[in-house]
Amino acid sequence: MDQELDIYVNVEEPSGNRPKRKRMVYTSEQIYANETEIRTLEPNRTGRACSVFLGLLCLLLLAGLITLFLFYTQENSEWDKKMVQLQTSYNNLTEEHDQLQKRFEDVKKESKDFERKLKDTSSFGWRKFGTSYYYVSTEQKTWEKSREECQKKGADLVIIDSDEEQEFLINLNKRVWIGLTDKDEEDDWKWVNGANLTKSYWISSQPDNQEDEDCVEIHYPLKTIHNALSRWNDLPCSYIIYWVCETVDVCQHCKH
Ligand SMILES: [Ca+2]
Ligand SMILES: [Ca+2]
Ligand SMILES: [Ca+2]
Repeated sequence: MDQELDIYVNVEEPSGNRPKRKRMVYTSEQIYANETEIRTLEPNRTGRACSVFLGLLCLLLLAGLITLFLFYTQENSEWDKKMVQLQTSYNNLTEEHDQLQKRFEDVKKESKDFERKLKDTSSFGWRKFGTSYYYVSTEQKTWEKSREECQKKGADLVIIDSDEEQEFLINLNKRVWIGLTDKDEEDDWKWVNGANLTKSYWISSQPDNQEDEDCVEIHYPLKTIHNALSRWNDLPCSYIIYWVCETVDVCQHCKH
């Protein structure tokens, strides 16, 4: 149904007088002619703006998430590297600690063994001088039998290498066999290990081979001493006197 509506608008008077209401007459069709366009346009603009805003927000959030992910991944990777390095260092230190601990236990055991062996050597009549151990017999035997006794103990008759060793043997104050002989060839003196004689301590009148003398003793006492260290005398090997064994291995004789 067609209707007529009165629409009043304010009309400014040119003279500044009170505006007069102007009466305009529109039909209802004229009034609602743009209704569809208005209703259609307003929601589209708002929705598009919202969509753009939401899209930008999503992009920002996505960029933030990617940044965080990359940052986390990089930090995580660095942390993993540091953890691997620390773990490797820890493993190395643990291995070194175990080796040192084992070495410490070995040294401790060796020390105890050495102390026990020293005790044993003393109780078995051995004494240490320099780098060797010496056994001074309490019995008397021939040169050959004396050597056999030394060999039974894992040693041999003493070989004299220095003035100090010669002096040590002299201070025993005994006539003792030493490991020197020329029984294989006269006047070709050899030590029991096969070495040639290079440094000797013969008494001035010796060796004289007076009674087919092929073995050597440290002669004691000596009434006339021209040189304190010159105490060697060749003697028949069948004579019965004391003897001295020598070894550098402290433990071989422990079992005898
Ligand atoms: Ca020696
Ligand atoms: Ca001889
Ligand atoms: Ca002689």
